[in-house]
Order: sequence, then C-alpha cells, then structure tokens
Amino acid sequence: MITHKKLPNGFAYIEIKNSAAEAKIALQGAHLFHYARVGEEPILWLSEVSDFELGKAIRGGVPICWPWFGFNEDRTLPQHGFARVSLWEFVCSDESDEKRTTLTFRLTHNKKTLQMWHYKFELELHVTISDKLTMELKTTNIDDKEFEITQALHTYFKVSHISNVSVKGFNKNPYLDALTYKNKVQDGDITFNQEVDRVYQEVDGIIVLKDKKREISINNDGSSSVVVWNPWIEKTLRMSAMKKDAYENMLCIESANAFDDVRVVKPQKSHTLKATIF
Ligand code: TA6
Repeated sequence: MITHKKLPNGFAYIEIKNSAAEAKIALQGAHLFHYARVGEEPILWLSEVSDFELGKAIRGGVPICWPWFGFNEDRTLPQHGFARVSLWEFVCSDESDEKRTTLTFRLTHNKKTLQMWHYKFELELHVTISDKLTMELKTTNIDDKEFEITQALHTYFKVSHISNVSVKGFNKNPYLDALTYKNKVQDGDITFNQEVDRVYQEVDGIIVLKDKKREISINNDGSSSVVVWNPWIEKTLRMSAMKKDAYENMLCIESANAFDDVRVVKPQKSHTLKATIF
C-alpha cells in the first residue's frame, strides 16, 4: 500500500508498506529516508535532528547527488548538485505483487536547473521496496550536446556502533583519500578508528558491510567507484543536522560515478546507476 503524506510545514512524502518491507520517500530529492524489512531494524540511518524542509537536504537515508558529486568548480553552486534539494514528480507505482512495490520519480530541467547546469535532461529514479532495496537512477540526455555527470546514491547505513563494523570488497582496490588527496591502495577489510572519506576505484563485485549482528550486501551496476565516509568526532561537530555522537551509528557506502569514474552521456542516450541492497 502506498500513502501520500504531508508534514504540517507541507513537506510531502510517500509511505510504502507491503508484506516484505516498509519505506518512506520524500518528493524533495526523491529521497528515500526509511527502509526496513518486516520485523527487522531499519537498514538506513536517519539523523534524529534532520531537517524536513524544502531547500535543505535530509541528513540520512539516500540523498541523490546529481549532476555532480562533491563540490562544483563554481563554489556558489550546491555541494553534491541540485537533485537532492529539487522537487521531483511522482510518476507511478506498481503494487501488483504483495511482496514488492516499485515507484518511479522524475526530475527534468527547468529554468532554475538550466541556470546552474546548462543542459536539458530527464532523470528518473526507480525504487523497488521488497526484501531487497533496489534503486535505479537513469540519466537521459535530451539536449543536442553531450554532457558529463558525476553522481552518487549517498546511502547512510545504520550500524550498531562504528567500532563493530568492517567492510569487505575493496581489498587491493586503489582509492583517493579525499582527506589528503593522496592515492592509496586498500589492504584487507576497511575498519574505522578515525575519519574516513575515500573514493574507491575499479570496484567490481559485492560489497559486504559486517556489523555485530547482521551483514548487508551491496551490488552496484553502471558504477566503478564507491565512496566510503564516516565523519568521526571533529567533523561531526561541524556537520549540519547531526548530533555530536551521530558518527557512532552511521556509515555511508555510496554507489557512485565519482572522481575518475565520470560518465559522458551523448544526446538521446542514457546512463543508469543501480544499487541493490540485500
Ligand atoms: O560522500 C562524502 C562527502 O562528500 C563528505 O566529504 C561529506 O562532506 C559528506 O559527503 C556530506 O556532505 P553534505 O553536503 O551532505 O553535508
């Protein structure tokens, strides 16, 4: 069942419930901010002090960073692009299977986006809520010139405690350490005892987030880069909409086209970034 809801300030979202899972998706940013299988703990982390306000990105869930990841050369433009703070259109849903709900959201260029990014585009998000979570972000170029994108499904995972966590799937992968801008190579699993902000490259295969009592797997398509981020103590104090100990219970593993994984989309062509979480 899907239900359209609104907060008292007018902030609109859709609640999804089926026999396998439940979820919540805001129309701003087509931002999934809750996903849990029936009878299980939520998979996604959501800040207790997040804003749910037009123009401000929700802190947690799955922000969509698009059409650029990170800073733009023009620092007056929003970090991680404009998609996460734009109002998307809810296009349709498919509820024909009681264990699975699929929803489609769309964002197209408008006067405001053309001022920030000079291309005509159609961006679609297909989300499937079942015992797996699938997100497909399809970029179509409807301009007459090619464009480049970087992007991410900036997924915040909820963890029991960051010190209990390890991440498998990156052994021997090169990465850019975004804190020092040095190129390094991963040795073994990733564990956390300080701030981590890395863009892993040449990623292929399933990533496993191992926590004390559960394992979450992530499979990406249309992507060879994955960002791993935990702000740790100092950075958390400077982050908006995060409590001071929030870093203890979250970890971002972001299915991306970032750093050297830039995608060129030619006129009338599409590129799809897909993440499956199970
Ligand atoms: O993906 C990691 C990152 O780019 C970090 O550098 C960090 O700043 C984070 O995203 C959150 O960015 P935001 O714009 O949501 O505050």
